[in-house]
Amino acid sequence: MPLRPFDKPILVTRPFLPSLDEFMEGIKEIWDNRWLTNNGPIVQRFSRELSNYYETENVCLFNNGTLALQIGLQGMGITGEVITTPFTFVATSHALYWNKIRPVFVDIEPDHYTLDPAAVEAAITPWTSAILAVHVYGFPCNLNALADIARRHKLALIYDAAHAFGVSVGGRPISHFGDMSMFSFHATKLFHSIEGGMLTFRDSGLKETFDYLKNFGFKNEVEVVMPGTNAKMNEMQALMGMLVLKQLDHLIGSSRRIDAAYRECLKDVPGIRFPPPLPAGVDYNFIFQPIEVDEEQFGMSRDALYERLKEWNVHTRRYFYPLICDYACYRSIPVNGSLAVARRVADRILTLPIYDSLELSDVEGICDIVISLQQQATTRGPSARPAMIDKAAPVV
Ligand code: T4K
Repeated sequence: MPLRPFDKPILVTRPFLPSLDEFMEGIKEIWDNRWLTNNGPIVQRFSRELSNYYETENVCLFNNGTLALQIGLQGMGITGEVITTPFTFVATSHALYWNKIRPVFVDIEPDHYTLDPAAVEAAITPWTSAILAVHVYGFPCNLNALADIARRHKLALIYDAAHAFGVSVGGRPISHFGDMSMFSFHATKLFHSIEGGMLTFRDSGLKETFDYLKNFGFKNEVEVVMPGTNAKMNEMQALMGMLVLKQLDHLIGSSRRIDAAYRECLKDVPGIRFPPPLPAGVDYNFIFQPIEVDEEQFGMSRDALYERLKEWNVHTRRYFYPLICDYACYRSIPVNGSLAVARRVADRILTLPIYDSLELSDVEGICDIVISLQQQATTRGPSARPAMIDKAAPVV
């Protein structure tokens, strides 16, 4: 079949939306209540549902994941240096910055891109107070090794689980590992509440502190017990979150099928590498579809493929390139040891479109374009370049 550019842009992700009728029913309740924010009834209900889902009372909701993490670090009293990954969304480091904590960037593992425990251990100094590890793409970190290091060196172990909603390991929700986990409910996430975030934590004593910190430090009308900020989730966000939560199994199921289709269609393409299967016992959420592009074997660099796909109306992303330590605002921070793996991955990584409403036929179409680009790049045949997107059919 001749290849054509997609009529409409295929974006890297699209938020799931519940039916408008269902959402309007909830909106009616908000109108009737005339309660919009400040720990309203729907936020409280959403919080209880998440408590049940995560099998813990230690849940605190926020208006976004970044402030959740920032407040989490503040509430736990983390200071000095924190060992973390440069291969993540920049908000991970920003949360440290706003707490005047120095990020110490160390290398990642080559298969699933999470912190390399040996590199973490080598970077510990007398000023280290915590490890901030990221379950990047929802891939669980090396939980046992990091817990062991944290215990031996008396460090707090904090997970940025922004991508890991719905992931469990050995039947235990991912939130059960470490001292605290942050989840992002941003619209681009598989599970979302338009914007939103959540902390889960081991020490029940932190709940009160987090509640103060997200509400200006108010204890009651006349007492402010700490200089907090405003990071409260509102009723509309909670309503969306509750409706999306009902669909979580469907969302994960759809993405699982898309992942399988990509892996099948692209399995023989030289220079494309998928992360290997996750260890037994991991229930994954299929939130991202990362591939690595080896320029030599594929015949084209990752950046060239990213640009060429745009011409076919396929809008992939280079999550997470550049590394955080290469952004202007972090460049002056000395890096500990080699970041060889992180640099190699950041230069090769490409995240393909994945979301529940992406048709399997579209996945096949994307794969056909990738295959065709690869074949032409390696045979140096005529360039697979569509004449005009949205116009008459270009034929490859
Ligand atoms: N830690 C980690 C590891 C994170 O990945 C994130 C956020 C955080 C912490 C912080 O959590 P939050 O404070 O955000 O809760 C997006 C998201 O904004 C961000 O939440 C996410 N990680 C990051 C990985 O991706 P951008 O700047 O790439 O988003 P944008 O606007 O380019 O959208 C991505 C794609 O989604 C586009 O193709 C358009 C499409 N889209 C987007 C939105 C917002 C839609 O179709 N509809 C929409 O409503 O950052």
